[in-house]
Amino acid sequence: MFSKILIANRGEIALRIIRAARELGVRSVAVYSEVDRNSLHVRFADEAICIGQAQSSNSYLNIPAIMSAAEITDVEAIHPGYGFLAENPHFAEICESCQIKFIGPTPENIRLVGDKMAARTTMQKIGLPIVPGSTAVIKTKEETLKTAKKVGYPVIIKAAAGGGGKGMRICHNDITLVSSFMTAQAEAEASFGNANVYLEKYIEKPRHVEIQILADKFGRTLYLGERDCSIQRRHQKLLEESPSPIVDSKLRKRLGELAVKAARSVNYASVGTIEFLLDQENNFYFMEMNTRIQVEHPVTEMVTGIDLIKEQIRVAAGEKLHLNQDDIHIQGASIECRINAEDFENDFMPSPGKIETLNLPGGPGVRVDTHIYPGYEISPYYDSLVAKLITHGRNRQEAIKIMQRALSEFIIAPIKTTIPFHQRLLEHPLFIKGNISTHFLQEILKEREEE
Ligand code: MV4
Repeated sequence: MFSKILIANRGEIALRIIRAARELGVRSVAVYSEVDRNSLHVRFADEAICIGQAQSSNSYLNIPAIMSAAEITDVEAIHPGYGFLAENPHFAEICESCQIKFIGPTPENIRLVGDKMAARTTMQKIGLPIVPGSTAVIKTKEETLKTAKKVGYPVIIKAAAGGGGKGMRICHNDITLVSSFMTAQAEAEASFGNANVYLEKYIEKPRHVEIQILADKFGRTLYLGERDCSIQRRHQKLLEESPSPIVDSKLRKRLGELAVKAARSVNYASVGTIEFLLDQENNFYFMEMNTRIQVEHPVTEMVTGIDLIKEQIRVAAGEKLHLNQDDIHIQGASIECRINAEDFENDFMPSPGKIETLNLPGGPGVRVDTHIYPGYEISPYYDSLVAKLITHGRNRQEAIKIMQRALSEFIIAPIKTTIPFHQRLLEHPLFIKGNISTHFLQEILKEREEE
């Protein structure tokens, strides 16, 4: 095992990783920007080094500053958390060349799945169903029209370097297709420095279901059930749950075994996620692979009893997994609500500022992953996630009841948060039924405007 690791992140995830390291007997080094000086990750790490100014590009994305901090503190590994440098193959390569372990997969793995078109081709080759569409990047208007004719409208154009919904265009006919193709290319070039786009049949009102993978360097690859992340707004997930209300044990096994096959085919050795879209008939299609620990990993931890961050550190240190697929059992149901410093009454506008009053919920079945405390100042420089409220019950209905109770105890003032939004969502009859697609929020938020 490592004796010391550096955490190249901030906020709740930095704290979460420090906790895992402490339990493993691994010392931790925090890095922080000037505005994060009074953060809990700085306080609870064994050592802490300031790496620059508030702006991410000057601190949490500043590779030379992070590598210097790693050299000075003599760490053996770097945990990137999520966001920032977590899926930057160049950063993973620099770590390796400095003989510092990157706690994640290889740079080649990150690079492969970072190209969404390449990932699509690779996954199709090994037998994963993919959405009908182009077999390579599309270069001309003629090719675009031909592919759209072949798969039938509606279609969706995506940036090969995109992901997470950036640079997508939905088209319903030939007339809008050509202009969408051109703007998609231009947008992709401007956002990612890569104009490559491809085309797929557009699946209407899909569910977003993702499989958690855990793999060691000795070829043992496990699936840890699924998460349903269909509750999102503008590609920002707001609530995630495990198991998915629409996945039965038979479908779980199919998706899980395919996800394991996908990970094995690229010799994947870390935690990772395979995303699927499910259509209204429960047909499923490979969408993307994520090579990081995800924000929503706690719901999987609650239903499997496995600490994903500890396992991620162990496999990075070259340890063998002590678990078999037969050891993985899904127990009960878990839900995570993302509590953001945003005003949901005002189009989810960010609401930074100082927390004067704070009451964290507790009691049976409640977990809170957060870095906030009374007097903490939420900075406008970073994402607005202030806490993840996670509940675990014997079944979905109980997890919902516990969540409703926990939300009612959660006080964060005077800043605005998404707590009132979650309270409404958890009372919605369609949510309670589990009858939701990725368009559910758009539909109920519209409903609200019309009230
Ligand atoms: C799709 C899709 C429908 N059909 N692909 C969104 C993020 C990225 N992970 C993939 N995404 C989607 N890909 C096909 N072929 C629907 C989504 C999607 C979505 C699209 C438009 C508006 C909101 C959305 C919310 C979730 C998923």
